[in-house]
Amino acid sequence: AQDCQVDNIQVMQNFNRTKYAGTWYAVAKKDPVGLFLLDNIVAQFNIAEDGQMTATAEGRVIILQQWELCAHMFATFEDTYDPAKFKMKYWGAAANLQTGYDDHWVISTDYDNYAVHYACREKGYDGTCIDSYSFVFSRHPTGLRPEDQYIVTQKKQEICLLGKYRRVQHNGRLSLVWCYLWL
Ligand code: AZE
Repeated sequence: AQDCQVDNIQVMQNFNRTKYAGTWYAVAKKDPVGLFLLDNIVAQFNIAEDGQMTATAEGRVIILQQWELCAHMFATFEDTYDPAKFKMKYWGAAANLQTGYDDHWVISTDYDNYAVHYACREKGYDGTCIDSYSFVFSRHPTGLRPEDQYIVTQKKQEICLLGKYRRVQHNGRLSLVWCYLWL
């Protein structure tokens, strides 16, 4: 929806959470207001036998303007009327890390290579989003395949965030153990 109305944003049709499960590397991100994951962001989505979706996410953060930490986050997802729109409850393994309750919308994915995620935290009176964040995920830590760039660019434009993304750096595979050896 080029009118930038949050309610008109098109999400993935016939979203299949089982195919979405597994590891995704954030290759680009648009930050919300406030603290956010910096780089080396890896998310892992899991589907339980009852169909319930959960996720973990890791990434580097800087808190209190100087402390570099590895964030290890957990999330549970609540279903909504739309299979591609979830409510995400999340919290950090360390008590000082963020907790929250955000939208988690899957805008577009081919399940095997790329996914575009979107969350609007605050809608303005005019119906546009005034505090959003978004991730472009890839199955490959090296980034998007050239053939996926076009669709991802198109989706960034549809959610009115074209030109607002920054590339997410990956310095090798991030696991918790790895992260603490590295910092
Ligand atoms: C997301 C998808 C997988 C699960 C989670 C995600 C989001 C995590 C954050 C974390 C913020 C942490 C901060 C720490 C100081 C969307 C990658 C949990 C938003 C700011």
